Amino acid sequence: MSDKQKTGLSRRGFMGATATGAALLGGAGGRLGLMGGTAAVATATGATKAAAQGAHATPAPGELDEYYGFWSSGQTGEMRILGVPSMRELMRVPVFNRCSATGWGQTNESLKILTEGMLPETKEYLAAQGKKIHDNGDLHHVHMSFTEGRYDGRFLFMNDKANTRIARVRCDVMKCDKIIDIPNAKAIHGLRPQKWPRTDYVFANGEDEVPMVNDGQVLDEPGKYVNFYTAVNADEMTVAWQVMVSGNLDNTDCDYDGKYAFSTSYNSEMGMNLAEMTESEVDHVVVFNIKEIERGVADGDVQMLNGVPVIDGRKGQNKKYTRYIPIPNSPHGINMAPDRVHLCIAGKLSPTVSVIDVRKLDALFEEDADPRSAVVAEPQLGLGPLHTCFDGQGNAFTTLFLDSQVVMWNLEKAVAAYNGEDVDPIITKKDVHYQPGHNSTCEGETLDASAKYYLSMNKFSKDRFLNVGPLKPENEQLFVIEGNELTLLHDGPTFAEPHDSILVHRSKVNPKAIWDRNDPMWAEARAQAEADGIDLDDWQDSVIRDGNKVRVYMTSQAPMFSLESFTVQQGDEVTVYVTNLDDIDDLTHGFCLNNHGVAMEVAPQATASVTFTASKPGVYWYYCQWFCHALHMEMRGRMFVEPRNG
Ligand code: K7E
Ligand code: CUA
Repeated sequence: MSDKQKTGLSRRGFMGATATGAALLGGAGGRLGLMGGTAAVATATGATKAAAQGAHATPAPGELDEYYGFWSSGQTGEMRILGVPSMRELMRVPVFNRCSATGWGQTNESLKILTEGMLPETKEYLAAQGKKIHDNGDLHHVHMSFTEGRYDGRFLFMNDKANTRIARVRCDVMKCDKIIDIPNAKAIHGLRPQKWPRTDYVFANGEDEVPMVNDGQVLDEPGKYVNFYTAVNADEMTVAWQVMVSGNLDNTDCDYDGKYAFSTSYNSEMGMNLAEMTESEVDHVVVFNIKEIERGVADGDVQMLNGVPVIDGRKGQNKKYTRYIPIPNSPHGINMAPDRVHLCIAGKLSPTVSVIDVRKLDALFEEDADPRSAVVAEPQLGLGPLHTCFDGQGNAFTTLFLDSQVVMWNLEKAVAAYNGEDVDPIITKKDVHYQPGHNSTCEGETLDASAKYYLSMNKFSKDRFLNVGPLKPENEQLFVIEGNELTLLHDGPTFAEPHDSILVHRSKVNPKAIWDRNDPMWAEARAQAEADGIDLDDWQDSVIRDGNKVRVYMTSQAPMFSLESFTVQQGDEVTVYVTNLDDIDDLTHGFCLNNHGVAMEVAPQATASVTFTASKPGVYWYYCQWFCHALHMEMRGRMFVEPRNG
């Protein structure tokens, strides 16, 4: 029985007592005070909790966090950066969404990134809607590039389930630099970078199965549907190859040897409705033999579909490429342990986690061994296991969605129990609030996994916060791990959706403070300026007319734009280029044109540009919308639009 239960206090009543007690302990106290009402202090008494917080004190104001947290945001479509353990939200990085503050989705630089990797069919579809880009995205999984099993601080990769895309964020500036459509597949969901020897590939799988050639000739004939596993060339951000598989695919991971990648499938039945999808007691994990697939691609054992070499890895086809390992009903999360041996597959509808020993996979391919022979443990952990993370010391943490708990368990003991030994692999269970999906430990998916913090990303907050109407926030809880004890450190709401995250030690991430003037992000603007005889790096104010196109070049230096006004004709297509000549940390300017829906961020030493049609004659003020100076309000100018026949 936990200490909290012994007190016999209600959660909320108990929290009051804890907050008061801990308030005596300096730094942590203020924070706890803010957390008042966060029950889940749960199993610790005030004293234990304060001690845990003392050992891992939340950074005081002005102090820096030890870890970067990179967060996906689900249906919001952006990436977020948090400091851990403070859980301060540090930045939002627009990726698949539109952003009013930065102009992502509007500036020419972002439109290039959002459109250059599009398939022709996407462009056609969008054009038919009168649009250039998608307005939404569903970003589930964000993962960093690896070198020899460790985060290397180069890139972050992420998926868009809504519009079947993969994006890359540059860690040197924390901006998205590539987005590509994935052909053939539908609804890219699972995504992981190759761990070993480095991230040459990003593996991703489509969740929804469709006809192989999806052109309307085959419709309601599920027997003809297939699914695709995709390997993206991470350096080029192009599709390297795909494997056609049976069943749908959910989540993916890969080993620490560069030999195998894996995907869970919750719908091996190829069911088209809920009853059909959950009918079978056994689904599967697909194992992809990377070297054999590469050989097959090189030897031309492929069909070309939309320009991509596709290997046939369906069940019962050439067994060189894939193996299907039966797993109890509807497996979901799949996570490779940092012991380099154990692969954990969460059962979702089964209360089990299936553990595969990846050293046994060679026999499946070389000796046609029984696929189940690779399963070395299958502990019953609780209801609704979804995702697993690791402490680097042989223990695993699995979220239990239905039980609203995390279960900490030991891998070796699970294997021993599977072999008939009388041991219980479960170390402890802890309530979380409520319904956890993903979870994270510090670099837990890498060889540097450590048992310091445990993050639970919960899908529901229910009654934990002031009611804000029918749409409630979700909830994140950060725990300190000490031995077998999890102690709550942070409990706070978050906007949709705390989907997945990674925690990366700050020593591995080193972004620039200001842009390099030669950054490729605005290479096109620089080339256009050169063609127009303009030096972007000078304090310039130039208006170039080119037919009905007008290019306006200006610089900014607090608190002024180099152009106090410019004049165009009604109907002109106007492109405004703003170069921020300030080279001081944190001195971002902006360009916002009144009543034109035009706004963009221009960070120190950056160039940004935006194109619009000056369709309304009159006087329009533009202003800097990023607060930059005591005279920020005065940082403005006028656009004169002359009537076409005036
Ligand atoms: Cu579990 Cu999209 Cu990561 Cu949801 S998947 S939880
Ligand atoms: Cu420049 Cu505000």
